[in-house]
Amino acid sequence: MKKHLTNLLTSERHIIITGLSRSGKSTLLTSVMAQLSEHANPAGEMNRLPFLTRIPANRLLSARLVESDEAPNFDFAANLAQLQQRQWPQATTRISQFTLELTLKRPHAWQQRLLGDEIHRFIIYDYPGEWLMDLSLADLSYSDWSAHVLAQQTSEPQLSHAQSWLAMLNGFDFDLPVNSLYSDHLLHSYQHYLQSAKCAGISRLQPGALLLTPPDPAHLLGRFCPLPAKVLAQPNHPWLLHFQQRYQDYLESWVKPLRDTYFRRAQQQIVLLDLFEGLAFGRAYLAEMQESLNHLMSSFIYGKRRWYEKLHKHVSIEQVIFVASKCDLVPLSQQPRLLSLLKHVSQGASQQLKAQQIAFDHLLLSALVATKPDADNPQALRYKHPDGSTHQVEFDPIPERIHDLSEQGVYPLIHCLPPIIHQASDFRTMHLDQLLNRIMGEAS
Ligand SMILES: Nc1nc2c(ncn2[C@@H]2O[C@H](COP(=O)(O)OP(=O)(O)OP(=O)(O)O)[C@@H](O)[C@H]2O)c(=O)[nH]1
Ligand SMILES: [Mg+2]
Repeated sequence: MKKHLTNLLTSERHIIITGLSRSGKSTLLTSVMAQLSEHANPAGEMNRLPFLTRIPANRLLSARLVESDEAPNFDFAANLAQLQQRQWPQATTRISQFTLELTLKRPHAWQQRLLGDEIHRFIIYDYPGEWLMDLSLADLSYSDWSAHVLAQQTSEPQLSHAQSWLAMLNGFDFDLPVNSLYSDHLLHSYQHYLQSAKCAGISRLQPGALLLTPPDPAHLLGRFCPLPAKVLAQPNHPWLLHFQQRYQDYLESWVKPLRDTYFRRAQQQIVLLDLFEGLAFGRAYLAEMQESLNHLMSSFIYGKRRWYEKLHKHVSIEQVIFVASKCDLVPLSQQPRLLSLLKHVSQGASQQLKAQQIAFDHLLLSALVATKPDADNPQALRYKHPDGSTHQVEFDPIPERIHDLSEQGVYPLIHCLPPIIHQASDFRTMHLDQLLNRIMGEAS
């Protein structure tokens, strides 16, 4: 009876972190777990989340990751061990479930006696960021996708990376029979383009599956590339039929099940954006990021549900938080400008949300602070380079809007070592308490 009552009184919610590869998902989840377990530790030396008003330390009894049957558990211990060796988490290669259970004492003794502990469960998935890009394929035909992708490659920032792939595609003899030898030839050239564009900070790269390596399940299935207009114009062309079939198989056996099983169950969404590649590579890259974000949002279902609709209506996202990750990579003096840039990059997406009356918010976050301010210069930072040397970097004002940035971008892409971490209490974050407050804000 008590168990049933506990289940009934447990609040459970799904949160989707929408973050492209390297946006900081795994570091964020590791940090959340480390910080909250420390927050719950009465013997903890220092409370690193002093503004976490929604989860008061004196009421938090425990924070733990619970097992689930749906996906392997998020490997917190492995990520923490990696950071303890001063290495960032490995790029994620499979889906895992992060089910965080927070147990709180009730605010009043009579409530505690009557209802027992207050339990909140948050279900979040960690996954390879490349998977995300392919969700929007589910709403496009192969021909529409193909035409769209090739049109993008006629302008920057894609064009300069696509030259040799486009030369190969235009010179390809489509009278050749469709077989794996010729098909792989096309795919390798396209894959090469995707890899080079990814290294240069371009976000919208499809199929993201081609950026992964075997045995990734998406990589084994998502083996298609765009075809030129002259082939698309012939509905029975063998090459068109071949890639159309692969595309359809990929959608049916991978993209749609993935979307429905994991991505469309959330009521809250954290859109995690790394603005630093765009700042380093220039205006066209940030504009491209803005466009990818608009497309990404179309893969999710938004809608505010009244309390009585929650029982029968399909789950939809009711709250979105746009988060610029790694904000320790700019000096504190520049953070208000970084926040303005985040608002500008997410402007199209937030307008879509406003039209649907969905609550949204913007936040800067560093899940693990890896830089130090420069005591003599508020516009500068210090950090440890992976080669062990200490670097100092000075910043010009961060542009508040995309078109204020120069064509080339002038901001350094900082590669730094994570800080020295012996135990969970060594994590230092920026604004993580604000993120958690916002997530908890809607708690029922
Ligand atoms: N300075 C700083 N760097 C960070 C922070 N979080 C992540 N990074 C950097 O960003 C990289 C990517 O972070 P991950 O957490 O692995 O990103 P991800 O979204 O899980 O990436 P995939 O697994 O490829 O999808 C790390 O290797 C770090 O270099 C942060 O809070 N501060
Ligand atoms: Mg990851």
